Amino acid sequence: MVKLSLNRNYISKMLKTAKTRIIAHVDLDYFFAQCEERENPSYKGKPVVVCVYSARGGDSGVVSTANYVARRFGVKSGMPIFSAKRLLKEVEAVFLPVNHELYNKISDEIMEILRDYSGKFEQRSIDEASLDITERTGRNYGRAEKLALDMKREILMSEGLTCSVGVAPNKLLAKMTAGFNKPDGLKVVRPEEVKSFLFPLPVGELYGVGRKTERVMLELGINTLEDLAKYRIEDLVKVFGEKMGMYFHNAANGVDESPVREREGFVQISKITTLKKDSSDLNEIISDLYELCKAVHERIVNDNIVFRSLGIMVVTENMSIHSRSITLDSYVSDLETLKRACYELLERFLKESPLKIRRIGVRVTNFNVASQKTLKDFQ
Ligand code: TTP
Ligand code: MG
Ligand code: MG
Repeated sequence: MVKLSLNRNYISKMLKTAKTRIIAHVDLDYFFAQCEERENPSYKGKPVVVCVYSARGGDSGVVSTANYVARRFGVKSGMPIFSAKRLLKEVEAVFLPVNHELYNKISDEIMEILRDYSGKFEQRSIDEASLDITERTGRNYGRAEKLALDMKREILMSEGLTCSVGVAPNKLLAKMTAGFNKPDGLKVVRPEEVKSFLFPLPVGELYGVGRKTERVMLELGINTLEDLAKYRIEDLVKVFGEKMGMYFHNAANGVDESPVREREGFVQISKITTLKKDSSDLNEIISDLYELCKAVHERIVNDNIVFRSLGIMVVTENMSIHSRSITLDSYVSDLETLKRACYELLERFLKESPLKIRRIGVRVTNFNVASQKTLKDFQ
């Protein structure tokens, strides 16, 4: 009897560990404004406000984002530009229009860096990504923290930008955690710390609780996430409907099962780049294409794999996305085949498309392990 119950405990503990995931959420700090600071180091230390000017001219429009110097004066995303100017009228501040081309390019480069940290990668917005690092870290939070530091360091070294990272057992918690120590932050919430992290927070801090919902919750006497977690689930459903009621209950208890959704399955290796200028001239694009092939090929060699399918991705000047791919008769792993096939796919695409190309990518899928090397590994 005793043995059985011990056994049961052991099994339930195992099941629990088996389910534990480790998710890292990366969010770049004051992203648009930080990109501008990087391009113009003289802005550093001054309030920098990136603005979406409306067609009406003058100062009409809203603040897209601002650096932390400007935030100390009360400047926030979404406020009218004239309000930000009023808050900053005593100081020398920098007001700039949005430059999406720059932010997209930097975002793409950073996402490419992050993609290498886990096969399970999901870009959540222009400056955010979730990574399932369970396998990569062997479910070890100490290793996860070190990996998060590596990500931060690599982004800083290669792109000159700081970001904040949250590490936690699920996507929702990791996102909340990332926002906790901004800027240049890193916070880890281990499974046993989930409740002590969540419960004292005001309900307004929960992702999905907007101002209106917050007001309703406060009226119900729900002030903290602990109040929300302990509120009768039936009553939550009555007030907020089944979907949201369940979500609030689970979220406040630190439960979120949603997987990191890789956009195209993680069985692919890809690299993408933005051309220096939009072009429909094969000779102009080819060196970029070959560079991408080389980068993809390096990963193939590193990962010791062979592939059967390959393709190109193209973003045209009107931002529409296209892909062209082929599947070969047998597995290959050599750079020449990859280059030749990509060349042909691009040549064909250019003949078909009247639009100039803005971004180009190379992708290989349909893998197998390279047997020769595997054999050698065992010797
Ligand atoms: P956020 O990550 O929300 O904000 P942020 O990166 O500027 O600041 P931080 O993460 O350090 O708090 O948004 C990313 C970018 O999206 C932001 O730099 C500009 C843009 N954005 C807007 O244009 N309007 C908005 O209302 C918000 C919130 C963001
Ligand atoms: Mg951000
Ligand atoms: Mg963000």
